[in-house]
Amino acid sequence: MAAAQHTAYIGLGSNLADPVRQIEQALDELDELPLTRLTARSPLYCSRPLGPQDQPDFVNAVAGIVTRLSPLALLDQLQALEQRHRRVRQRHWGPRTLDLDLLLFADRHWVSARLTLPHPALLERAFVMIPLADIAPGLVLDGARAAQRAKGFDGSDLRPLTPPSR
Ligand code: A4P
Ligand code: MG
Repeated sequence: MAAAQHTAYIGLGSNLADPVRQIEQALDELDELPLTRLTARSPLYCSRPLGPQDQPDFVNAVAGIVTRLSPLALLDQLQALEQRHRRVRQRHWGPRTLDLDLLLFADRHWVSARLTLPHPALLERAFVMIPLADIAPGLVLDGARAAQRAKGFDGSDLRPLTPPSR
């Protein structure tokens, strides 16, 4: 029997080596992952770095996918994709060519050394919540819709780079 299909959301971030290209390419690559299809891509946003300030601004976006992979198999695929973008982990919250965070996997709650679901910082970050609300405004997170939560950020730190595409 085929594995069940689930909806998941991925946060993408890049601030090195042509970030817009890194993110656009990663969105295409998400669509090519095994047993996985890209269903939504948010506009791209530019944001000031959270954490160390001596690094370039970030480009951020959120993707919606449907997948028959398990959460850990999907995380493996996301980390392999980061590696293909020649990501070098130098320091926590430091600059990176590509960061892929698994934000939500269906309504799964999961806490392990490798994976926490939902992503622990999901609700706190404008560069995650605003693009997530662009593609899934009605998604209910801890009792409030994504669109409502996104309105809670002043958004002045987030600059849209492209009009909504798909
Ligand atoms: N891990 C656990 N849960 C998850 C999950 N839901 N999704 C583990 C992805 N990974 C998860 O991540 C460290 C470990 O987290 C992984 O081994 C994985 O098994 P990492 O990507 O290696 O390290 P990191 O990204 O440096 O650390 P962290 O804590 O994940 O940082 P974040 O939360 O990704 O933040 N500022 C702006 N403006 N935009 C950004 O995108 N990103 C960061 C990084 C900092 N500042 C930023 C941005
Ligand atoms: Mg990360």
